[in-house]
Amino acid sequence: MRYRPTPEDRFSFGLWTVGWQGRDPFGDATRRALDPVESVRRLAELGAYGVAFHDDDLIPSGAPETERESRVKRFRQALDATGLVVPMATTNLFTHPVFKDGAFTANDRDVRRYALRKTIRNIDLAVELGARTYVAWGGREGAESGAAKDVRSALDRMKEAFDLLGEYVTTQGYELRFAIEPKPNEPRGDILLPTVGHALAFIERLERPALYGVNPEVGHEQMAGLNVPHGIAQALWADKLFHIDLNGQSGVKYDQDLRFGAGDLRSAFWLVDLLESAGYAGPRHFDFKPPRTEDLDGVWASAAGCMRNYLILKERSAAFRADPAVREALRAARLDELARPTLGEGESLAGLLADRTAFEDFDAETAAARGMAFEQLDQLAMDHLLGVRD
Ligand code: XLS
Ligand code: MN
Ligand code: MN
Repeated sequence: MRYRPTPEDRFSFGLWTVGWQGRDPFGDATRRALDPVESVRRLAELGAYGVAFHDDDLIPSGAPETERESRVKRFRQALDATGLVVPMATTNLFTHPVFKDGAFTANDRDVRRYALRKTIRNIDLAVELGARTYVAWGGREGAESGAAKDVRSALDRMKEAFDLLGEYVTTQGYELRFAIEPKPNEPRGDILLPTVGHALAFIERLERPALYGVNPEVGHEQMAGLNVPHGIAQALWADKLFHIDLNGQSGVKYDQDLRFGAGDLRSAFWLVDLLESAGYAGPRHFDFKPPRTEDLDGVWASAAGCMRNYLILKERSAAFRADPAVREALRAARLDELARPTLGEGESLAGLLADRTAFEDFDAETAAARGMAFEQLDQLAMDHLLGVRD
């Protein structure tokens, strides 16, 4: 069947996505809680290969040790029975009121120490369940007012936390890398490390930069009005795209977490085109929320839609790249020129400075008059995306 996902597609879902009960700031839950075992079974049936979790998705915060063990055992049995893997795990450092002022950057030092211990405890479980990526979303690391957070001190504390976590996985000999997930706001008024660019710059200040990458989320970049494929391309360029949260968002507003493909469809098309042409090998992880209008049938339809839309866009992108008219249009738009280094082979800065054709004799007026032919190229993309050019 066309667009039928298989484990080779590497689609994964967070337990908290399909398991979201629809509670929002204005309304109560509209759906019953889902047993993680049920989610694992249904996701496997739908063709996913992986499932991710926050510690609290699996084990309620404060549960006694025996309950923790039995819940983990049931989860592991479900994984074994279905063949689903755990590519990624993360820590809930935002739901409990103790984290109301953040976790790694909370003003209260005891909260920071607790947050680190909670994270380290779940890192052990993540590794036990086979995860290779550990996501860190600093949902409450931020502020609503200016003097409440000394951002430079907070970044010192953030660095301290990540360096300690890096030391922990290194000394334990774990094969686990961290993926920092940026978000500009919500639930805090402003969140630290708000975009992919901020996170990439922060990583270079850490003691073991190679251990850290990013986990960009489509909607989070769009909440900041940014071009998602551009941010992802920069993460790929820096070799830092360790993981990705795919979903949909319609412009600059609250975090909509729509299913992948909903919201900005053209951005989704270019994102799939980028991931596929760059050979991104990590999980295609969906971090979405089936709207609270849906019952459980709607939840599974929404999850299936995420994967279906990815596969449709992957097919559309492949057709776009294979079309001879597109290849011609790419040449006309001079993408091959962009791929050429600005200096000639063996040329140095001195060569550029000595080259009169580069400046003194350069005819800027004629060069300025050249059309870039981008519109024909973009219309071809549109035709492929809309499926009217087969
Ligand atoms: C929330 C984030 C969260 C992370 C994991 O906006 O997307 O779900 O992905 O904690
Ligand atoms: Mn989101
Ligand atoms: Mn996310």
